Amino acid sequence: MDLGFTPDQLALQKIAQDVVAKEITPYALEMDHKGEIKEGLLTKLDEAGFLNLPVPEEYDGPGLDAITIALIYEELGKGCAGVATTVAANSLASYPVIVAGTDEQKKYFFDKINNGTLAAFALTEPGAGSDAGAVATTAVKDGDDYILNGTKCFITNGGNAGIYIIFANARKSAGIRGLTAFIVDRDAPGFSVGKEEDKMGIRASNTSELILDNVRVPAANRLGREGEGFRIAMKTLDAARPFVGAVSVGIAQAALDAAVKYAKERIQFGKPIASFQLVQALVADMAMQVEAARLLVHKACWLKDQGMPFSKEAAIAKCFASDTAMKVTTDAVQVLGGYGYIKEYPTEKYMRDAKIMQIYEGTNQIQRMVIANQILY
Ligand code: COS
Repeated sequence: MDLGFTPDQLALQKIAQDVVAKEITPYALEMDHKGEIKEGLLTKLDEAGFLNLPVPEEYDGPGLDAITIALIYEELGKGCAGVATTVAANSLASYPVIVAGTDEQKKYFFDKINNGTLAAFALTEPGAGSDAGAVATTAVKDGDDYILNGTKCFITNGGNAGIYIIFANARKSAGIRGLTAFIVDRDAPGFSVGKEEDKMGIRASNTSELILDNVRVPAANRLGREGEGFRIAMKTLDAARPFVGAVSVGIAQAALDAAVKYAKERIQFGKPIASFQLVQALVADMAMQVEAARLLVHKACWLKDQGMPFSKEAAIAKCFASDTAMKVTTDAVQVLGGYGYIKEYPTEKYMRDAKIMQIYEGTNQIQRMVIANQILY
């Protein structure tokens, strides 16, 4: 594994740093407070080329490797994890199409993503979270169409996407072997957006319920075969988990930077608190964990880019990096003391944002199951 980056990777990292410094960081606390993304920011992110990162070159996308995408997500995560989540949801929704789409489906879906449309990946339901195979949304064949009925919940970009990947069960008695993925347009009759969630963190991102009431979807919009949905979902989550790790690394690095800055400025007992060894130990531990998390994220991405198996490493990267983000942001709040706990400083936001990284795209308990299963069986 080459630990250096190519000039192209460094150039894109720099673009991301500039966009984050100008367009995201100054507005992060305001977006968090209001619970919405700043007006016009998505257009700017689209212009910067961040909405279609995984779209292959043959479909007019940048066709970026996973390491480059991770570098960009880390920068976005430093600026605002809610914005990073909004952008990363487009990657999550793109992978089912990359994994199982026909040429025609890829053209249709990626054309929208390339033109700035937000996408959403809709697997989760009230009764199907970790148990992804328990999806109750039904897809019943009717001539050349399927009729979809059900409710999805906790869907990132649910309220502001233009196109959706919906998982439904086409053969109820077959359990996970009935799970089937469909491309669904927002304007499909019977499709509607339900309530928007009011969240602890990543508040700039939209998380909504989706309601499917006799939504007629052409069979031509089915991804892969009937019953192939579980495999498509698992392959998608494998591909996307290192990026949750990358955003987590960004949050953790931002928290570490804030703690270091504060520790150098804050005077107690007549000197900066950075001169006290207990604070130094906190900073050293935070730095070690961030560095290790980053390397694990890059290793999972590197394996993917080499076309090698990476499912276990994707779970390790997601789990370790998000646990790191939670630990490091908590320690950053500790370094800032009372100031770390109030909204005037960014550390309490980092801590709230970090929590969801341990939960979404597979809880860290599920990641540990995936890791253990691959080691033991
Ligand atoms: N890639 C390809 N196929 C996979 C796979 C992967 N990473 N993981 C599992 N599969 C396949 C298996 O090969 C198996 O296929 P066969 O039955 O043909 O052999 C099938 O899927 C079932 O696998 P398994 O028995 O391991 O599934 P489980 O029901 O035990 O569940 C977990 C596996 C728990 C790992 C899965 O349900 C999961 O990842 N849950 C979390 C879902 C999630 O992340 N939700 C968050 C919301 S979506 S953002």
